[in-house]
Amino acid sequence: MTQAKYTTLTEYSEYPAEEMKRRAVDFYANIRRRRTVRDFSDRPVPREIIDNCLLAAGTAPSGANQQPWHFVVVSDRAIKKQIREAAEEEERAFYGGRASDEWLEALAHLGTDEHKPFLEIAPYLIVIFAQNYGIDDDGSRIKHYYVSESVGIATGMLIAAVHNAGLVSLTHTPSPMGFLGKILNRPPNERAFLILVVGYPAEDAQVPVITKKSLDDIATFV
Ligand code: IYR
Repeated sequence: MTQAKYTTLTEYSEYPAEEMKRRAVDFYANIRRRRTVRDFSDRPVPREIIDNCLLAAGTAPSGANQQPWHFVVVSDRAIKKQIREAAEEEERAFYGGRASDEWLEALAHLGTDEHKPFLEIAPYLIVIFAQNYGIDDDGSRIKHYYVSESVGIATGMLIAAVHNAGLVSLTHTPSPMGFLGKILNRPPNERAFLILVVGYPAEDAQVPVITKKSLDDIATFV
């Protein structure tokens, strides 16, 4: 059995209660401005911003600290085109009959369809892969725990980091997503989890009119 090794928590800073209240309010005020955007500009974004957003995402907690994620950052035009073509093919099938009427009805207020021009227009597609299992140095499989939870948390942190930096994103989930592993040459232990489209919004970008649930609706205090 490996021995646990601990060190003193030094990077935590406690704030006075008033400051904590202000920080909580400020964070909410900032994050509530985040919108999922589908109209992207092709304006370039410095790589360094993406690097730091990914480093932030990589600090996410994960099952047994296995960090079962891999981010493929696509900026190459030809690869983006390939991804768009494959995604639109799946989406044509989805909107053309594969999705149930119930599902299409649930989506109708977002106005989405099979056309995904943003996959070529936005400067970055961050394709997030989940590692269902690990592979150690001698090639044997290492079991991973809580993979979806871990990758979901890291993705949420990435979305928050992108917003905090001043960019917009879209969580795009063409289904099925098997084509992404093929186009991007990923190993068999990885499955595509989500595409995060990242960039500046187009001038006059439009977003659907939606509301978020109230605190009473989303939380119960006992
Ligand atoms: N993947 C499709 C459909 C879609 C599904 C859900 I659930 C959404 O919230 C939005 C879209 C698409 O990207 O169009």
